[in-house]
Amino acid sequence: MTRPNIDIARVEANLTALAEISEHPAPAVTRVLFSDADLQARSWMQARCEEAGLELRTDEAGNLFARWHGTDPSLPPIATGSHIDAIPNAGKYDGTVGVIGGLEAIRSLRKSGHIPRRSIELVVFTAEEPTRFGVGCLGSRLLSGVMSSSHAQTLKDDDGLGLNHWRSRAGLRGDLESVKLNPGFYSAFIELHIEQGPLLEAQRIDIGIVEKIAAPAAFRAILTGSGGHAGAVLMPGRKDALLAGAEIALAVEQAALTSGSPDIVGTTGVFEVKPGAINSIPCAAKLEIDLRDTTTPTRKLAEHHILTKSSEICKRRGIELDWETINSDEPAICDPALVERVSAAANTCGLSSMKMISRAYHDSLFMARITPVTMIFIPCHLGYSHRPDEYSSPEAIANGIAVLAETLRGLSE
Ligand code: HGY
Ligand code: MN
Ligand code: MN
Repeated sequence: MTRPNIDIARVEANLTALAEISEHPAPAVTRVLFSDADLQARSWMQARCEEAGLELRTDEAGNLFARWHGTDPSLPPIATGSHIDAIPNAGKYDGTVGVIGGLEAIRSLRKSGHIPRRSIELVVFTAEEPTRFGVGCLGSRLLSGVMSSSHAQTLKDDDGLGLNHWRSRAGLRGDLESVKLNPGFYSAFIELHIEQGPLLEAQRIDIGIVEKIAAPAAFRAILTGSGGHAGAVLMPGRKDALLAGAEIALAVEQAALTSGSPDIVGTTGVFEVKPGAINSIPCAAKLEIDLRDTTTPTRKLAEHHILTKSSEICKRRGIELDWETINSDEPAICDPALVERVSAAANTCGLSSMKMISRAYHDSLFMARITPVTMIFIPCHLGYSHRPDEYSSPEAIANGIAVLAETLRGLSE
């Protein structure tokens, strides 16, 4: 068994330093697209890549690329990477393990004297999280062409501010059309990430190798009632937007529970109510609904049930319903040859591994449209993620980086 030498102390120090760049106090981490914290984190990450001697470029969506040039520039590079943005009240490992770990894998290979034929490129994707505009993986959707630059420019945040407003804060004013990469631009993409589920820890497996990434869909429902005085409007005449929304949220849960698919999950993660006064009947509500499955037919059937039920609820309650599909994506099948390479790398490193599904979505879901992909998962405590007590041990992180480094070494020879 030989395994790359990983400077886990430097990795831990970097994870901690990055986690301190946040819109909320520790242990929470919040870094929303192009916020001050996100901009500061991007600069911090660029400095780490420069320290490592990589050549940097940023595209017009804010995706950051840090390249270690190989000896044969005619060969499509290998890429690795993930994201450093974070939803409100998140943890310090989601995405950052794949970025800081990817950088460390490259540094470990350079220190070992490896000379890559193919270039190796670290990618830090813009806005993997949906917080700003409601849609996730904005950077990789644009890179892969799944989202057109014209559609991206219609996106608005809660304050009605668009992508170009936020891009300009990052000094990005160029043409978004230039972001798209052609299929084959990379020879492979491998993403290191915490599992965001309990299986690896529970089964005491060191490494997860992802064969399939679940398909996400997201919907926005704007409900408009009539509001009114909480004391003066009697019950029969009410058009209460909150109660309609509450029934819809329960319908989301019911559609998932009765779908017959063991992999389907439905969540109403955003539920905002106006005017938000104790003595005023809610006149408006906004729901954002996250629905996922590993196959799209069962997910689409559940979506149909939710929309049908929502229309019936709103009609019965005299509520106006404005329903929008934010995104509705296909699952990604990972490349079997890459999966086997990671499996062999785990063996070389003397680590146990198992093949699995990713229930969370990742930039790999969209990179799979333009290049072969797989993901390397490491255990995280009790599967906790998207919460401040998200945790992955230094040993688990070092294991993941070692397998990534060994895989990148083999692919770049
Ligand atoms: O929501 C997800 O699956 C990812 O963590 N953004
Ligand atoms: Mn996440
Ligand atoms: Mn993530």
